[in-house]
Amino acid sequence: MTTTTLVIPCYNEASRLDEAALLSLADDDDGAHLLFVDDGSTDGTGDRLRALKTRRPEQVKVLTLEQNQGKAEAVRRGLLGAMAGGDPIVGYVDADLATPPVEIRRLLRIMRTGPATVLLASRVSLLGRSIERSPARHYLGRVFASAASFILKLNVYDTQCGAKFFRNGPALAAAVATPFLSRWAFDIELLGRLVIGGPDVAPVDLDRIVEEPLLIWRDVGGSKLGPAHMAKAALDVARIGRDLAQRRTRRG
Ligand SMILES: Nc1nc2c(ncn2[C@@H]2O[C@H](COP(=O)(O)OP(=O)(O)O)[C@@H](O)[C@H]2O)c(=O)[nH]1
Ligand SMILES: [Mg+2]
Repeated sequence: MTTTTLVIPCYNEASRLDEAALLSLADDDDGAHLLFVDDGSTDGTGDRLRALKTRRPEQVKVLTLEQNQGKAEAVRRGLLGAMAGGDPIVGYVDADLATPPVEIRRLLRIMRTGPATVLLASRVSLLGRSIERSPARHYLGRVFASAASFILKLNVYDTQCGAKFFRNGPALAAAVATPFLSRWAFDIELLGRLVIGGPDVAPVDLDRIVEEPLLIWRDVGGSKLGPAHMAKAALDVARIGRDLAQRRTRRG
């Protein structure tokens, strides 16, 4: 029985979509359903995704956003769709499969068999692991994660890895009920909303939020996230910090 839907946000991914690798995620006995969100693509991504749906109508869904909204809204809309289907586990992964299928399947097994409510893939470069990331991106990532940890009041190593998994429930429903402030730093917002909770929603227990170090991750060429987006994301962290402080006050 499938119990999982993976949201895969796609913006102009026609040249990077590896259909066979993506469908392999749905192929196991306990394979995931795939919910692709076409985020206003203009390069034929929509046609490619519809062809995938025709090949596997049971396992593949496509949600089309007419205009490009950015990854945050694409993921949020996808999660809302996935949760409406009632699957107990939902998640999101990047369309470029920087986190490869073998690792996504491993993370799903951890989610299905363990107690985590939230499972974050984490790019920790240790001997014996294959984490291929440029030094510039690695060090920028460290600065970013330090700022994120500060505003979240939580020592999280990697907020920006594109593979995250959640148990479907009231805390997640409340966390994705309204749009995120930031197009790119939304992972921090989502985590913040989950650990703070709301006036009527209990926060997720901190010991149920787990980071799993990846064995394999590689930076896939063709990223559309340039230095300007990164600068914007850094400014967004300050806005998110203010928003989370207000949420803490409201929760009391
Ligand atoms: N660049 C970009 N990616 C988007 C957008 N909406 C959804 N995505 C998806 O977000 C994921 C990560 O994008 P990518 O360009 O690989 O960024 P990076 O790996 O974080 O540098 C991919 O699955 C994209 O297709 C958008 O508006 N812009
Ligand atoms: Mg990428």
